[in-house]
Amino acid sequence: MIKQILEKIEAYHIIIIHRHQRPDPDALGSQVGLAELIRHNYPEKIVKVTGTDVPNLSWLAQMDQVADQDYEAALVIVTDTANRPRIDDDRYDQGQYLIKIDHHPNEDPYGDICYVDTTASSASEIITQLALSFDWQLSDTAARLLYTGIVGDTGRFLYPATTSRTLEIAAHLRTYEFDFAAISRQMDSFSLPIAKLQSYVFDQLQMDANGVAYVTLTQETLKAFGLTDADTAAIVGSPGKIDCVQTWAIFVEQPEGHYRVRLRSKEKVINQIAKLHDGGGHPLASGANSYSLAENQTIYQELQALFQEKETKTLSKD
Ligand SMILES: [Mn+2]
Repeated sequence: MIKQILEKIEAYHIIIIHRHQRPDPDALGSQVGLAELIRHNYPEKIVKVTGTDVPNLSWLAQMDQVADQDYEAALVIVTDTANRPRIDDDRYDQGQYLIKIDHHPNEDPYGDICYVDTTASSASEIITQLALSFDWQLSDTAARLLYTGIVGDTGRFLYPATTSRTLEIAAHLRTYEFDFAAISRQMDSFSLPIAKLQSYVFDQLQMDANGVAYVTLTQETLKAFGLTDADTAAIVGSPGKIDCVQTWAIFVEQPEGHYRVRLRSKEKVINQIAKLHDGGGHPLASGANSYSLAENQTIYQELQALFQEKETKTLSKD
């Protein structure tokens, strides 16, 4: 399959790369990192990246202008996106050929080629590995983007998805010229409004005796801090910093009234609960949607129930 991916990249003159909505550093790093790699190794090709620009990640990458007619003869590659509805820019199916490259559970196997490696820490790790197996030259710019993606999805090499291969690939990327310390610092700092939101989350967190915790962020609260739903990504890991918290949910009220639910866990697998509530994701990091306060309570009770059963699925920390 790796060989077919290379054949397709070599066969097409125009390549358009997509990633998921509300991008994180791995979405942008894998998308724009791949674009940089192709531009660097095939300077004659036209490579474009598309999606909505997000201000908080403008230091990492910017999107291109892509016209509808660009798709007519294009190869389209989508990175870091498990499900078709989450792809940013719905013209992804307007090209001649479609390739999915991802590391999330393959619940929506779209694309003419669907390359999914759930053992990879990040899409950026997969892209780097593909580049090495294609014998491509890496560039400083591509290395910076891909390294940033890996740092983002591993929480600076902290999360269980960090493997020895992740570290080998990161070590290889570090041989290129870019300010890796500045990237880590950038990704470990937050704005004053986020600091205040974090303080609110710690203050308002509800927790049971087993360390199952939740907090609700209403539109009113977000407005008071001058923040939006997208900003809550910065505090999603915060409850987990408390030693006695095991599993947690953050209910973020949306302008339309429903709740975006961010689910995280240290050991107990929680993505089956996300799937029950219009969501999905990784075993220990999932997202869902809830359509009432009562459903929020149901989700919290389902998380609590994980600790009342004798045998529940856990993910080992290797
Ligand atoms: Mn990712």
